[in-house]
Amino acid sequence: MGTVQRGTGVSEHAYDRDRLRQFLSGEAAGEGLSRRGVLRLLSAAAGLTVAGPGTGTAAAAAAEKPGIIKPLPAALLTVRGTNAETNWAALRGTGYHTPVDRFFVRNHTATPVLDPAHWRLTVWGSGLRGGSVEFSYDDLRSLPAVTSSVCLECAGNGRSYFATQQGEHVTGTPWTMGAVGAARWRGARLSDVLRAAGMSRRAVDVMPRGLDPAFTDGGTDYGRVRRPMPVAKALDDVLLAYEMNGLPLLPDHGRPVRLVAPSWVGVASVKWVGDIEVSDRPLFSPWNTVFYRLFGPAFPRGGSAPLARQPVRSAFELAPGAVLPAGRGHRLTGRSWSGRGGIRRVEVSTDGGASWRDARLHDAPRPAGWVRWSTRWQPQEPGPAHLLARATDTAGHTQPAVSAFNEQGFFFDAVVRHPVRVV
Ligand SMILES: Nc1nc2c(c(=O)[nH]1)N[C@H]1C(S)=C(S)[C@@H](COP(=O)(O)O)O[C@H]1N2
Ligand SMILES: [Mo]
Repeated sequence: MGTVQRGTGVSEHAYDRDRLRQFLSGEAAGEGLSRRGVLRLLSAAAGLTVAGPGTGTAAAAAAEKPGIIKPLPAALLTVRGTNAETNWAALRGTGYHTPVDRFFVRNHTATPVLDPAHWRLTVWGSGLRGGSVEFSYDDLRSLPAVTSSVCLECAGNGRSYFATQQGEHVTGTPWTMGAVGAARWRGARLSDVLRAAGMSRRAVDVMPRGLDPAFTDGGTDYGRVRRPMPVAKALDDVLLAYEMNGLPLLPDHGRPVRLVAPSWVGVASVKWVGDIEVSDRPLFSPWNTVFYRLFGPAFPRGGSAPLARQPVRSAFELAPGAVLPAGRGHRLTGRSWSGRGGIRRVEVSTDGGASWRDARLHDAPRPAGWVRWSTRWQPQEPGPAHLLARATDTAGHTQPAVSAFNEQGFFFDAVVRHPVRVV
């Protein structure tokens, strides 16, 4: 499917495509996971009946009591298993950055409570010139600080629309479009930390790992959340963030320190980071082999390349089924974003997709950021209606009418049909 592959950074993509081949042929290492283990997991993931992450009994038990610490008022957030998604209606009028009280939480298990004074980051592995190096919270804060506005989004955002719009069964957390947020992140550059740790020229991969409990699902223990990235990405724009919107990170968002990997699938932004392996050989984890790849008839056997850059998406700042009086002018607002460039155009349809007009954009296109937009609508006829928004990014990617089916329901990038009722 073209929408997933095209426009993706060539070096990152070729890199990732090579990784699975190398791993399966024994050339690459998978910390905590045997080659046979990955093959078994891959065949399970490619099967039709396997439960995806978030669908097991652990998730069902957690549904009653997610391991999230911040309050979860129903007006702002909708709880889904161990996770909570932002209600889009709660973003209207909030400004560019998502307030932390309504920022989505995606937890594989539960939020750990970590004391910054006792926290240490260990950087280790064959890609260092010397032995492992430890950083305290103060060490990190004494490095040059960078502030950056970046959208963070789950690769599975919009997953429920595979079922509701396309009639397709997929596994995983049934998000609507609220597993995304923009924040002002402040922290040290990962590149500065890697350099201070003595990264060698031979290093190829970097794998941060969280301090939250190991993730188990369907009877399989996948270990702690960890996901490798190529050195090229790690040295480019990745932050080790300790502040979000001007305040220390909340526990749910990674306190004391998390990664922020701009434009990439949210899982690359490892929270509660405790160690980073730097390797002179390619690295693997379940999060770039079994999960976060596309499995299905449209993809190679064994799955697509690991997902890296996010696709183009849009949402209205409106509740599903919102009621709008006829014969009156309404200001429709929303946001659009892409991992492959800024947003340069947003078209809106208020007649179910028959006709389109350009929305007014309120932000300049910026990589890894979103744009707010608005348009006016004066509905005449009472009755049900669908509102559609279709964005195009600066790299030329436009949201399609249909997303490519994949079993774990990643990358739903099709135009969403937002139901409203005109009265
Ligand atoms: N350690 C750890 N890091 C993690 C996760 C996790 O469960 N554990 N979830 C990942 C996923 S899938 C996403 S989408 C983002 C969500 O970040 P947020 O909860 O701050 O919104 O964190 C990522 N980092
Ligand atoms: Mo995610």
